[in-house]
Amino acid sequence: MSIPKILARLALLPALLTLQSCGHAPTAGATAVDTTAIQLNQVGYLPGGGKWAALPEVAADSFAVVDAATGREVWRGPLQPARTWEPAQQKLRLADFSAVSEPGRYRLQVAGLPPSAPFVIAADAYAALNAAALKFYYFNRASVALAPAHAGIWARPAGHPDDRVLVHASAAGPGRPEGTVISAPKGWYDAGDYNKYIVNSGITVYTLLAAYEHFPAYFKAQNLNIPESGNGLPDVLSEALWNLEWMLAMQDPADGGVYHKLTDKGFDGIVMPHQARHDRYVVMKATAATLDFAAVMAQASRVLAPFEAQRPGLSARMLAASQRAWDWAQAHPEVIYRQAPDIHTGGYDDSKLADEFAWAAAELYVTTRDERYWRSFRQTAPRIEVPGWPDVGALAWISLAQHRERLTAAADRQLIETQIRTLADGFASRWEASPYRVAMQTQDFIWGSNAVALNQALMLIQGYRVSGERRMLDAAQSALDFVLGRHPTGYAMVTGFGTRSPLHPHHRPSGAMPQQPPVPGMIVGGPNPGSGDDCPTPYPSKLPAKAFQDALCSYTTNEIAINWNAPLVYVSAALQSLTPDVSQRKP
Ligand code: 9MR
Ligand code: 9MR
Repeated sequence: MSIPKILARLALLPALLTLQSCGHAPTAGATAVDTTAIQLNQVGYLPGGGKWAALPEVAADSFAVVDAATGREVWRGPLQPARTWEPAQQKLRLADFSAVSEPGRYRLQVAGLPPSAPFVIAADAYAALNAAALKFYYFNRASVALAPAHAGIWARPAGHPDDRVLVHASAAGPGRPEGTVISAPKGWYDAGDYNKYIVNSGITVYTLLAAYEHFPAYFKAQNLNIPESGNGLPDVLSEALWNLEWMLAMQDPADGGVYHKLTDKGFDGIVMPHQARHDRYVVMKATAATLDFAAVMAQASRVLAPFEAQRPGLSARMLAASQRAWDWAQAHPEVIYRQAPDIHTGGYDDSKLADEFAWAAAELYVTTRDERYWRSFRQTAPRIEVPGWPDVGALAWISLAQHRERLTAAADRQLIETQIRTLADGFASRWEASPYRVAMQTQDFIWGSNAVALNQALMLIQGYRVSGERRMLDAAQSALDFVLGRHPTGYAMVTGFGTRSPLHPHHRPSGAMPQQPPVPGMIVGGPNPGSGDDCPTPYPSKLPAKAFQDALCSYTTNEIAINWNAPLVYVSAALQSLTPDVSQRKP
């Protein structure tokens, strides 16, 4: 066995040792290194990027960056005074080592504390993370077997063909009465569960396509080793198409309305996809799902337009599907999704639809340049706020900003830039004032808080792209640091990355294959003080920023989801692409 292979096996040891306790051990995943004392980005930093660590109140007044192999001190700097960070009710001192730019592998040392986890400074610090975060979508594909050549030890049989899906009573219409059989294969499983939801697919696919639209060179150079690699489309687009093709089948051909989800009646146990064989239903056409569909199809139509040779007719088909969905929503502006009494899977129900209208209008405007859509957008556009599955208004502003030089005269470029800048500026100010150097505040710790941090970063990056203000990029970097280990729980929140990462995510395939580590590249939901799950194990803390446990049972803090991985893909690619070369960093 080669040395790298032995090392790779050894790296899995902690995972193997904690297997028996799967789902019942709040401390599962703890390793020899105590990463809770000095918190930093356990994956690494870019040479020209900002670099911060946080630590508890200690007597020392300085810290050292040391070479991880030799222990040689390479840099020393002052510790900032201790201040309390509210969401964790913790007194923290900050260490700023942004000045260290020499690639290498290091640790931080502070007198009186154990050394930090090791980390790298490298020009490609986030390349593997970004590829794994995208490859997660391949691992979560429905309707196809994952071959060992692509999936390695996570290979598995096909699950959920979804070629015989029943029309649920809530979705019945004249052309498709209850019980009609339709086919809607492919798509990604939403999360740890095996259902497929249009609303959540909307923001997810949008974010991946936006990453490609904003950083095409980065993604064109990437090879994910998926079955489509080398087919003439960038892999990120091939992966997005797996879900877009399913979404197209969710539109009722009779009227253009879109089913809210394709689902079992209830959640499965912890079994592999091919073992989950309940009847599948499409349920209720609803306005939010239809508008999210309209938005994403309009966006996908323009992103795929240059690939006519590879996928003839697809771009035009998507635009037509988008316009039909838009028309349906105009005719049915207030069909709010309500869960039928016999359906118990995820709700994704949202009753405020102004942002969905604005988003669909903006995407259709950008793609068609038809000013009718700009006027619609202006009528409904709500105040810009951090994106999330129920709050998609910001996605409209992002697309408008991205394409602002090519819009028609009706578009108000000044307004578009100001909206983006104002939101990003607010987050950057919170970041500056934060004793922890994160924009996250107590109220941001909700279900999926790790993705809130990343979506704040995504908006900070839009601000940086519009304004060039360096502090916005630094604040975005800090959000990535946060989910990669400068986190009050001491975890790097992405499976397979960092020194201490979740080993027991609420992800059915990972839970059903306990003999091996979880599928890599998945970001877990994160601290959620409102968590009401049924874990037998108590949460180590109820504090907003610490209410988390790495246990299979903890679906409110330790599930994974397609909409949470998408901003991880975006932000890691953006920082990798935008962070200036080290020579441009002011000392
Ligand atoms: O496993 C389900 C998870 O994928 C969902 O995100 C979550 C929220 O809707 O629900 C989980 O299922 C739980 C159910 O809601 C309540 N009973 C326990 C289930 C988990 O074991
Ligand atoms: O991310 C969703 C969160 O905002 C909701 O509060 C929560 C409860 O409705 O549901 C989350 O989404 C879950 C979905 O309902 C089912 N698949 C798993 C999703 C992530 O936990």
